[in-house]
Amino acid sequence: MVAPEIQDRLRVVRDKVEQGGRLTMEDGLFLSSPESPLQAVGELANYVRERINGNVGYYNINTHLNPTNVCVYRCRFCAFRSDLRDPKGYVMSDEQILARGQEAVENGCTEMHIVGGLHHQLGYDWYRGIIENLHRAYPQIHLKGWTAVEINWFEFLTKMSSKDILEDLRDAGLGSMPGGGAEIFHPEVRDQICEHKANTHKWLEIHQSAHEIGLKTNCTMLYGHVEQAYHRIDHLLKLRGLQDKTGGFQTFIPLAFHPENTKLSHLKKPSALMDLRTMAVSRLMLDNVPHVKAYWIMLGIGTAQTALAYGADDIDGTVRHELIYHDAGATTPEILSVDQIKQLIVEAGREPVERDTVYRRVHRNPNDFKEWSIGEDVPVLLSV
Ligand code: V47
Repeated sequence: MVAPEIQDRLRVVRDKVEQGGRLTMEDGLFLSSPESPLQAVGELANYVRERINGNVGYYNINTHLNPTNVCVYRCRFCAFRSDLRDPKGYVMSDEQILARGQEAVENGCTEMHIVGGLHHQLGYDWYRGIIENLHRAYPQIHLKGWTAVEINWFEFLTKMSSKDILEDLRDAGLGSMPGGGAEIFHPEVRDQICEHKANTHKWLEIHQSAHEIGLKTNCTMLYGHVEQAYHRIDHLLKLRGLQDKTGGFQTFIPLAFHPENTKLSHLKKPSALMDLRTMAVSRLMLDNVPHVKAYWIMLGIGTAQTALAYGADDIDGTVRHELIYHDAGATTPEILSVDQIKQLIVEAGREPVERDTVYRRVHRNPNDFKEWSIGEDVPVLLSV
């Protein structure tokens, strides 16, 4: 039984959302608290999700490439990184990287998601060359690569500005940037989990630079570790603030912490209920970001399907060669077939639509799956 004062507060928030009003820090804290029934928060997020994206569940056909795991940073939540001399440390050769491009084409991928460690013995040219070589050989594949943390490392290596680096990478073939490295912006948390890497100001500045030169980017939030609700809402408000300025974020991806093999392995993994609440609250706070993604690799298939009714409109892709979550104990499969991903969207009551990285419809040749063409932009209704 929901107490009358909670029902009253929920009604106020609901009216605000229905009228296209903005939620505040206090609203976000209220929706995050176990006092506000998850079902009601989910319904409200679903209302917004359907207003913006209708009944569609987006997916793409993609692959990951992590060219090295050797990293100068020691983020406490990361199970993927390695020291140079560690037996698990690796650096892929140019041939191995190009072979991944060939494999992607043979499997009908439209996107390659490229991120990796910051290897202290490799220069900027190595990282740039990966983009240039793949783009030259496989220009049809969209390269979504290098997080703001890597761009910040390239600033250190080259002494160039982030804007100049991004222009250079764009000219080499970079299509957009993934949303990683955001973690939690608030210094009370950031200083505990990754104090050494790109700070909040830098992360936001680099995404702003990308937006200013016409590159779309994604944004993320790593939750379920040492942070509190206040830190999560603060994070979402910072993203919303930049989006008001630039409009360059396409998709927000809440990332549930996986503790295995990390320096935070004593913590418990967030529950499915927390996953769903975080999804819903994010959809409600980020009223200016077109898409919210339920990354099935990280959430597990059941929660990702349920999230399509809690604010998410996208489920990421078929994915192959994912390492970051699997190193941290993810038990999801390493790949889903196109039929499987479509089926799980249908089971969730949504209409599966294949998109490319920048949200245009993809049309497949029914006689040859590997052949595809790009169609129109998907419809998004952000204002009421
Ligand atoms: O920045 C690392 C997170 C991120 C762990 O843009 C962890 O489309 C949980 O950003 N448990 C990288 N999370 C992944 C990422 C991403 C994923 C899918 C799609 C997109 C996109 C971006 O993964 C890191 C960090 O926040 N991470 N280790 C861990 N143990």
